[in-house]
Amino acid sequence: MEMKQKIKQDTSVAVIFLIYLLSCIALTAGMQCSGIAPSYRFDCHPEADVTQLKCQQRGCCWLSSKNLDEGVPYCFYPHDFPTYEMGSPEQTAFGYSVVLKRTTKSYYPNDVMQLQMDIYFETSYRLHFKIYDPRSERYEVPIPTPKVSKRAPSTDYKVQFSKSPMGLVITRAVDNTVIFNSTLSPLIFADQFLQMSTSLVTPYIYGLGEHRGRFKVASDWKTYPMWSRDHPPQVGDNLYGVHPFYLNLEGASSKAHGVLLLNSNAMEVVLQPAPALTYRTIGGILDFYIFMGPGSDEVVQQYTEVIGRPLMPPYWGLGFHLCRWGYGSSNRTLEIVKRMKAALIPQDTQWNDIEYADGRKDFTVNNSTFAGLPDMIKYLHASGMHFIPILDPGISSTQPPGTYPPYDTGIAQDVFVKDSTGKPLVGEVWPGPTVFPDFFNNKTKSWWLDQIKSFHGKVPFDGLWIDMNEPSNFVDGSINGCTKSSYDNPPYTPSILGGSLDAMTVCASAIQSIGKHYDLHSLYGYSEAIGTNEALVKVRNKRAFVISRSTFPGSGKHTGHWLGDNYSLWPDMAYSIAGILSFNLFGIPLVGADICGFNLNTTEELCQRWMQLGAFYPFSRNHNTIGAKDQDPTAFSVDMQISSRNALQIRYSLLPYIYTLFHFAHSKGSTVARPLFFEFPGDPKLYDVDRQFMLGSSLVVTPVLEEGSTNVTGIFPKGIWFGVNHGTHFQVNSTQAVTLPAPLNEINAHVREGCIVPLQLPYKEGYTTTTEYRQLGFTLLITRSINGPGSGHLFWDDGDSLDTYENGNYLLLEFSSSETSMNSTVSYDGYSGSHAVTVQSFIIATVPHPVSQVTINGTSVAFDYEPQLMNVYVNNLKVPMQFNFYVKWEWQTQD
Ligand code: MIG
Repeated sequence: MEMKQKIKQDTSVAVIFLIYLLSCIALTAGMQCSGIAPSYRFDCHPEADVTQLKCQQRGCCWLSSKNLDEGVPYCFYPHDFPTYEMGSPEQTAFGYSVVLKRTTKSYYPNDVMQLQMDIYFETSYRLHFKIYDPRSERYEVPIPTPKVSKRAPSTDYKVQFSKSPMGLVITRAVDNTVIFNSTLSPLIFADQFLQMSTSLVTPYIYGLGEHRGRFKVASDWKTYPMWSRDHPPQVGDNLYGVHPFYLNLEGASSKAHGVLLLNSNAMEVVLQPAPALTYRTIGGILDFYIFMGPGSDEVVQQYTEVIGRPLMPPYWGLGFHLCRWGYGSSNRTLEIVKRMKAALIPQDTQWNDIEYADGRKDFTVNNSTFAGLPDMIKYLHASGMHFIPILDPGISSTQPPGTYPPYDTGIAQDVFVKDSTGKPLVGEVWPGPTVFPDFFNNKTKSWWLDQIKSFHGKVPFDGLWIDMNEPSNFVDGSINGCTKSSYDNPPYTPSILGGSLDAMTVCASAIQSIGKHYDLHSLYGYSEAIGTNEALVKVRNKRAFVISRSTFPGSGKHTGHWLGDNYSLWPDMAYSIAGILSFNLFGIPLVGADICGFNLNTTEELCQRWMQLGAFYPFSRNHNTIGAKDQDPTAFSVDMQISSRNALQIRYSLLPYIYTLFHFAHSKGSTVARPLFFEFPGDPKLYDVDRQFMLGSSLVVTPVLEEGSTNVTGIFPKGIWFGVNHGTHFQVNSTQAVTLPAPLNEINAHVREGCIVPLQLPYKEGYTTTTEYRQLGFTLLITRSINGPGSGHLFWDDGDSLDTYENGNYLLLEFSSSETSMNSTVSYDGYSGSHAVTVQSFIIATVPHPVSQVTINGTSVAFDYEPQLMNVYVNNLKVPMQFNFYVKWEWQTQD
């Protein structure tokens, strides 16, 4: 029996070899290769030095022509290019298992000749499949994911096994839409080259980060490399974080699904107009998750269920943050804080960059320029404000022994990343030669905690800003270079910036406690964020506020993110919206760009517009590079200051709403900032919109993104839109472009009809922090619902204690409305007992007729009807929110 099989195998090898030879001949005759439309040509020779000869040596088709669109590969796979053969799928407790075998080698070294594909029907809406080497363990991404061992009883998807062409076809059960189809190109699974393609339902695809670009990912032969990298954002480059996740719209059905390739090796994703995409990664396994939605926000909820739900930020963390590199001293920093306060511009947090440290060494303070740091922090804390310093991972390795405990203790405790010889790898960052903590090592975590704790004793910070954690290195690899091994010189290098794995980072051959840097590189920032978050919690016993530059799937559970070193240029401001929307897809809703731009000098007009837009970023921080001019609002004209104050006052009044969005991000994985098509699915006019965005389901922000404009055109779906600036509204009957006035001192933000938005209003003169704002009563803004019931929520707690949701120390209200009434229902109350939570005012917006009576819980209350605006105002109330209540308004119709 065994013998027979052996013979069979050998003959098939021979047959395939013969086919190979024949196809080479056929190729020259151009037979096998015609009939493959350009958009369906899958690149057989992604290396730059392709020639006809090299192409045909791979057994691929060569068709070069100047008439082809840019990007169409000249060298592509014939339909029958040899790949794995699929065995018979076997049913398992969790789904299926199937063996994939190849008999010929691919053109990359070390093919895994036999693979296993396990398919897990994990839930009705989540399919998981894994292609791996059953005979020898390979690296798998060490982020915690749910372990499921039982097959879901019924599923939204169907799985088909295609033997020829070989692959997996996953469809949506209700309408047979093909969600995933890997039969379009041959699977390659070599030790350091794994390639798989899939079709897309439509070219409307989003995600695949971290990249600079439009929100909708360009699908016309664009390559998206992924390998965490310190570089100012440029279109086409791999950047700080890695997120191999996409959301794909399914077109007319209004449905959406998501796909994660859980792989952290250097990779690239190529999009082509079929539409289809190809993954090429140089290690690990092929570990896919498919999320069936069908709503876009549901896709993100399902995705974060796997990778981890976003952290709940402290309330103060949603206030305005001010930072710059180059204050020069703590005195100057404090001067600016006071200047901001004097100008009554809301600010919750002041930051300091690496200049606070002595010689830019972590856990030290420059005793001359920043001698006043502890006093400054005292001032901030006494004003209800907070302080955040930067921390870089690189630890100075050249201080005299006994003078710099972070290094000495780190060496003693063996916490650093090692080079291939087993010695701590030395690179160079801000303090000069440095070593890099291995945050996957538990010893490192406790050493990091010790450093943070002892530093906190001197500098009582409230959050941490973790920069340079790609990890960034000013010398490629290490001060001694890297090895000649296949880790530092893989057979294939994805099209990453610098063309080499060690470009501006540590050697891929470096050794970490749980594996090779080759595998773990793009998880460096992820691992640092975990250690930093845990240390902050232990030291402060309050919610952690961490902002990390490098991120990976799952980072959102531990940290927020800023979009890195943008420029003070108008296009950079516009691109920030796409960046923020993408990170909301990635489960990191706490995200913002450097307001007014980091590199270069900003201009007053750009900064004014950017302060307005930034007032609506989930994470709102103005930050600037060393040497550039001051760009906090108080550095500009009074007009600019007033408009920044106004925009931030709108933010601060909206914070109960935004905070509630973060609660839903934390508790169920919803997005905070989201594109319009999330809320209005199936409308092609919205698929491309990334010059506007929504916060939650209620608010659309339409910023001015062009110099010299005093109006702005936005796209608005059908409905009534209430402007938060003036209380005016407009109505559109179908999705259309609307041009709105946008004087230099205003930003357009509109609340959709049928919303109940909790606000902290009216303003109190002199209040500039969330600490103060939290003492205000609530105002409920009710935008009249004209198409079915309206809704809203309030999540409220003390804003800073750990795990209030998990421990039940919160209040959650559910609001609903009809055209003439509004109800508040207490969903849960574990908070109000010790805190008064009351509604002070109602704004009932866009009521078309004069109102004759307003009642609360059946009792008439005084009100104003403003006929021009069509708004009803009810003030000076004290409606306790821990009890259900209802509001009714009546109008006389004119007939
Ligand atoms: O190599 O700490 O992205 O925000 O101001 C530059 C100095 C290092 C890069 C960060 C930027 C920060 C800067 N850092």
